[in-house]
Amino acid sequence: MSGGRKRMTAQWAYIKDLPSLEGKEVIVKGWLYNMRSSGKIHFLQLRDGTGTVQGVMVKKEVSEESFMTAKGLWLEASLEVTGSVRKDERAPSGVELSVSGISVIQNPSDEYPIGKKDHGIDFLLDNRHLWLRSSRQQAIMRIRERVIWSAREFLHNDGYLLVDSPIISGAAGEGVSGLFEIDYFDSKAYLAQTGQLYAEAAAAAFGKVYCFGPTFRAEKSKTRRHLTEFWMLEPEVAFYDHKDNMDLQEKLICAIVTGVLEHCRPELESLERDISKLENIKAPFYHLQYGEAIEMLHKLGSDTPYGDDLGNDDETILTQQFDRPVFIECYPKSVKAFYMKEHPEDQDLVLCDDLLAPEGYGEIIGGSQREDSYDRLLSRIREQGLPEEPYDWYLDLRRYGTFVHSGFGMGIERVVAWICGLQHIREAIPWPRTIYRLKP
Ligand code: NSS
Repeated sequence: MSGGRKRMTAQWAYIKDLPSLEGKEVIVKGWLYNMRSSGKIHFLQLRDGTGTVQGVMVKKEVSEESFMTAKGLWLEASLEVTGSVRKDERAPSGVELSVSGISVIQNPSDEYPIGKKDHGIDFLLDNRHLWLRSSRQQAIMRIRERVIWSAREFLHNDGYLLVDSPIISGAAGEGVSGLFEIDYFDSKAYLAQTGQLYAEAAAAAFGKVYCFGPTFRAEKSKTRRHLTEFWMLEPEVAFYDHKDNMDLQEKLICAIVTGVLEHCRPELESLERDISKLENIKAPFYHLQYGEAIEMLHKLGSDTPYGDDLGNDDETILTQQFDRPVFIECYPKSVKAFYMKEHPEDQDLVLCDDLLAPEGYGEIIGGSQREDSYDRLLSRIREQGLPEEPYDWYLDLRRYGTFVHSGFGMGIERVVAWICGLQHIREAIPWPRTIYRLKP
């Protein structure tokens, strides 16, 4: 220490804050992310969850013991590293740490299982608890958080009230297939497939509401778009019709993309996402009626007959034709849920929409105007062979001040997969649940 300068005790600092601490002596608490050495200098790549920084340890500037300790570290050793923050033009954050001391919390007893070589996806998923530490997964999780934050901010600022819905429920929300049944004392209950029915009741109480939580589907779908547990954000609005509903979806998606572009550029870059494709996501989105979509698909080589739901491949081909999201409106009643309102001009169709994300991603939102007539809703429940008793409270909403209303569900992981440009939805959630995966 040069004469005259007062010795200061180093304070713990987060890596993200280091650029504002240039010249200061700090302690970084974190993990060894990577390491490179020449005989006389160790370059320690440190991470603490807020960022990464290079620690430079010069042999002649530290004790022999510190230098040897650093040499023997395995990756992901937990450490407290003391050093001074120094400007470095080449570093991504503009600073590096001139290391003066190192204290090892734990040096693993062997090599870290996830190395630099390519690992198979099953190995990585088995090691999800460790895989989350990688820079790619960190970028995805940060974007996920921003997607959720932007959506909630948009809804909150627009006067929506968050009204949570239960996970354990006595009735199916989306039809009887795909239900997880659980023993509930002396009876059976189900894990929520959707919070919608409760959101509808809340909309009658508060007008503009949404629920947000985990939802469950026991579908045996092994596609890159399906999880058995996923997070769904579900706005529901009193006195909104089918068109108002789609406008809201468009605004919400634009707010989310804007939020991610504004706050997560480094993350998008680290994922090598083509950002220009996201910058292009602006209103107005495209609209196709179901019949038009089927016609277009036939021209593109699909053989899905009029009357069927669109398959995953159909959605992929369709969205490749558009540079922005596209709404597919008014599907046949026979392929959609019991609560959707019949089309006033064609009783075989319902007032619903699926919003498909571009670049082959497909459905990210499913929404509809709800059936608001007691009699018609009851007959739909009967037609679909659903038990009436569990829905008596839902039917009540049509008995006591029924109202035009609409809403939708946005699958968070589908949106994250699209925005991040992921091959598979399982990377878009911290702990994916699929047919064959319950661990970790
Ligand atoms: O079945 S949905 O199309 N619609 C509903 O559940 C309505 N009850 C929502 C509402 O109107 N409040 O699912 C909505 C979205 C869908 O567009 C996907 O983005 C997502 O939920 N979703 C899924 N994500 C991942 N895995 C699976 N299995 C899945 N199923 C739906």
